[in-house]
Amino acid sequence: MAIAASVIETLRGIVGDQRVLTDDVSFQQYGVDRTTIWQPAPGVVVLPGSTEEVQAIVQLANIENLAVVPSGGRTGLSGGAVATNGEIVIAMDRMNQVVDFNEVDRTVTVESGMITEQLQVFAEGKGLFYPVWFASTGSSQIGGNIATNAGGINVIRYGMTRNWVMGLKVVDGSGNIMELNRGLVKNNTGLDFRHLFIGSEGILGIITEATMRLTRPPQELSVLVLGVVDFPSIMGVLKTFNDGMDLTAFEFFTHNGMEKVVAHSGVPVPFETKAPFYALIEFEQTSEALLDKAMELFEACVMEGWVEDGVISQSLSQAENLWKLREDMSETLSRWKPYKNDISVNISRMPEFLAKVDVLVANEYPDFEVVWYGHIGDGNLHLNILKPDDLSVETFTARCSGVSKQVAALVQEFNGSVSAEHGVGLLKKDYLSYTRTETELQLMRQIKQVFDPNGIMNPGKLVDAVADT
Ligand code: 2HG
Ligand code: ZN
Repeated sequence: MAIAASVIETLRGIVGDQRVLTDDVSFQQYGVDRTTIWQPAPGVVVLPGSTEEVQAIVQLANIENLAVVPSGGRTGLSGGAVATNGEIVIAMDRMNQVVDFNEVDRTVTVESGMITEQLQVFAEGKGLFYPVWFASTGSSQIGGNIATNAGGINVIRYGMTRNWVMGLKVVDGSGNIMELNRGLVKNNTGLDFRHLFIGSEGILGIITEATMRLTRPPQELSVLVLGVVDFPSIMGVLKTFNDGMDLTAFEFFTHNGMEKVVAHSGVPVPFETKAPFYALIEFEQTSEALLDKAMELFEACVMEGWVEDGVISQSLSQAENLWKLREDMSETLSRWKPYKNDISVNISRMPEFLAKVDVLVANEYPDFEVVWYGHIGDGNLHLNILKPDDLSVETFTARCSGVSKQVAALVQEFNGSVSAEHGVGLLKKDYLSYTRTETELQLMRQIKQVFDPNGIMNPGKLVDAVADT
């Protein structure tokens, strides 16, 4: 659907000629995230330079009844930033500056188009630390992280993005500019709209600035990789280490996944003994005694028969190489256009849940290769089903969607979540009812209507507008 020339002219007037893109290359670039299922077809891409410009675009979209898709670093895995239907894509790339830093409050206010890694580097330059970390922090933007409440590899210690947001500036779907929470630690003045916008996937409005909390940097981090004999044993290892010391990460991956990463990235295998599963454990090595403690826990796991072999990092570069085995997994597997499940249950229910998922996957995908990995310390499993080269994306997706209903039913049985950290977007929308009740979904739609009465904000993602149900 083409956007009228007069609207394009008005947009040029708002952001400047060079910042309104209508060519196909830009549509391909800005109209998709990291999913490969949907064909991008936006009507126009606009790159605003200020909150007021975003406001003017949203006001225009309301007048013209045009849909808006907010676009950050487009590293999402659920189709939340996909534009397939002649929408106005508002790309935040130009709004990437630090607005304010306060060393007493330990907060930094940034424009929402700032790349996450830039925020991490900024914090480091101030002797501080922004702890939300995942493999795509070099491309993702802080606004997108907030809109999807991004998790990552340090959640066990630092929590999700939500924990670090002290304040937001947003333009809601009506075009109102609002400052939410003003960076305050304490502010008991009624409903906290900040938390509604965190994880809202662009359906209420657009985040234009964020005030983020920073913390002290960790001391030297030590990384252990252990070869584990089976699923239940991973949970034994988790409990042993969690009880024994404070961890900054507890991740896991399977041997077939690791082999692919080793072949793709050229990182060395951690040790020669082959194990079906590997646990990656990270902790802050604040003393020599803690290192001894880690060794003691490792030996206890060997004595239990859970662990066959292991290695502990002796240098920063070795720690980085061990991390690569886990972090490079998603990028390595992208060549197979995998179908992704991002599910979670309470940690206490994980062993029983894993056993059931294992049986389901073995029965339903006997002919597909499946790679398991994830943030097992958070109860979060990433199940990637690899597409055989000779199968079309459509056939493959249809097959996997069917099985995903069964996975979702299992998640429901265990009171878990069908999307632990990747959001809902288009990919998980049909599965949302396995985790949220119809009452909750209806309330979500009604809340959307409050902030976005004309239903222009990221339509079709997460939940439909009330009028469309
Ligand atoms: C990770 O944990 C990311 O590596 C991506 O959340 C997971 O691609 C995936 O399935
Ligand atoms: Zn993850």
